[in-house]
Amino acid sequence: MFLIFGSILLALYFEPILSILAVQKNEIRTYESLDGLWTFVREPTNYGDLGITNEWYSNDLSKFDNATVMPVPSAYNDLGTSSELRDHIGWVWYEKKEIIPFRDQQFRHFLRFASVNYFAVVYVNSQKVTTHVGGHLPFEVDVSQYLKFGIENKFTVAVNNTLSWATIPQGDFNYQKASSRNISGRMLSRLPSGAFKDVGNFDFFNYAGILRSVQLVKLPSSYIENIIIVADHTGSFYYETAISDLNNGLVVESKIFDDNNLVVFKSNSTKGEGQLENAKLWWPRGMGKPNLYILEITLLSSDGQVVDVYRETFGFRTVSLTESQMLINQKPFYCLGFGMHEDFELSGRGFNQVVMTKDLNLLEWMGGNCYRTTHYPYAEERMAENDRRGIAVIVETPAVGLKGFPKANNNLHIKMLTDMIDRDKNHPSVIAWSLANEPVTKKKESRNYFRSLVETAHGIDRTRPVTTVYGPTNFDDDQTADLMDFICVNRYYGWYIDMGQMEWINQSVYWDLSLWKETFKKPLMVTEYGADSILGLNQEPSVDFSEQYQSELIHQTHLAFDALRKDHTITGEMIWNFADFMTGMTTTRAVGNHKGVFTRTRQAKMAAYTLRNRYLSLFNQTDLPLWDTKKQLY
Ligand code: GCB
Repeated sequence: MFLIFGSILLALYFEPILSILAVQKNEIRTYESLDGLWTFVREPTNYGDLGITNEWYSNDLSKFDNATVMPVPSAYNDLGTSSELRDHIGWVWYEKKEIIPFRDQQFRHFLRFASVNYFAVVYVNSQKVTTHVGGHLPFEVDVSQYLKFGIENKFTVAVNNTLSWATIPQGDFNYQKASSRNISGRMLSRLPSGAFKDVGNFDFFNYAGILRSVQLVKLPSSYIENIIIVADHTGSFYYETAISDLNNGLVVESKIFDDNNLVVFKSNSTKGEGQLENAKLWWPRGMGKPNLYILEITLLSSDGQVVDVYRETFGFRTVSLTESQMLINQKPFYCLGFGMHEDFELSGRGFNQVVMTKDLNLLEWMGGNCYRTTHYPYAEERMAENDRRGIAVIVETPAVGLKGFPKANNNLHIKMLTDMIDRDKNHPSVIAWSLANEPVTKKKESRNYFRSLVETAHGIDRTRPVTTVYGPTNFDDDQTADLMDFICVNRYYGWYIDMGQMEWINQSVYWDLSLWKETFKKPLMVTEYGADSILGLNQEPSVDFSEQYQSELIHQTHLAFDALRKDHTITGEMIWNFADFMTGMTTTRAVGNHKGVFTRTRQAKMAAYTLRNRYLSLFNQTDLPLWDTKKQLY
């Protein structure tokens, strides 16, 4: 017995929330890209709120002595020549001037940022228009009343990368509190000079700045605000549209187009449901084609003029769980996956379409079908590519290594989870939501914290299971794992545990995972395992950091995975990591983390071939057996 959605039920499976759609250009909608070189001014590291106090937003930053330029999108850290810029903690300022044409006066203008890490204060023509906390997710603000047409407008963004905001912060996230004068966050340790050492509880570089595109989005005065479309493997679908103001006799026309551009559904309602005969399903790579449909929403005036149009791509597919397996469209899905990073030389975590394209091409070459957006939501462009390519994705909130569970954290975590689900809800490639990576959930108080997150995710979206990725905890001391729909575990046997003991790996991995399974009786995925290696460092017999060691460790772990699969214990595996990536400086990292099977410039190491052989051999097993049909968990 599995979860089978009926068309009436589908309506109950998504709770509408208001937010922002991905940008789109069409016969009505347009936008001006504000990407490019912005004026850039860095405040001295940890200098309180110098710029805000002195109202820098009223000034022309390009006249400052230390003004330079910075490309958007990009992290700023690696583009200078000084460690001060690379390791900067505190405020930096961005400014761009733009003439808005007279002809655009008819539009409502929204200033949209796809990701600013981590705290942003936005000004238009010296007026504060919004603030936003938390990187990796888009935000926008209606700036129509602040703009001037036919002359230059000044867009100013103050960005603060203090680590209290880098992941879900500890304590109060009011930005005033994070100035150097009164920081109380766990991640900041006081140095004798009064400066702060900003040490994150995570293993990746604290890249900061305006990391993804900025646009001035031009919409009609009445416009389509949000669209929810839920469609399952039976061909049932439910959709709902939010319109900014549905008065003045405006009407909505909804159509669904198939991949031949034929209309397969039509209605005049803002919400509705239906059943499509012979719907072509969205499948992950290896299981079938990732068929996509388009829901077109048109807003019309009473005399039939088109006011607004939005076209949302979606797919028919169902994710469900049995006690041991994840099913997609009722068929067993085995994840052949990767932990990754949005990381590359120079641009850091800045969106880079070249790197994205290479990464997804390499993932396909490896025989992969899946990845987790470790350790934060990835770019919107990538989510669309996952749909098109049939790559299944577990999307993760930016909550890494949580150690404390106060209410203020919880509130922000809930907000970011909500925003993340809202951004990615219509992507068929998104198969699950990950609430956190490696929280220290031995503490009793973590239980209510995680319960609220599970309830939030389920409260909005009942079509996808929820998980958390466990690392520091074990099957017998974790306080939260039973709340999850399925469980992800990171394990480093042969590396952080029992270095050098290749022959122990198989048994250790097998027993560790079996105990999680026995305890919780839920599907399990191994979401991290692996070892560092330096390209070209060859040692036979292998030693740590050699290419041989990484490759052998992976192979030994696979022996355990084979046994675990046979025993119906795991429903997927993900290597850590796809490619080498930059981290902060510590004694265990030599210019970053080298657990990539590719180098940071995306060249294959020996381990890439070991993994590729395995993934390709399993990838071709298109018809995996159904292990248990008795118990439906989700
Ligand atoms: C982990 C973390 C990941 C690290 C990795 C490592 O458990 O989830 O962020 O990069 O270990 O290489 O230590």
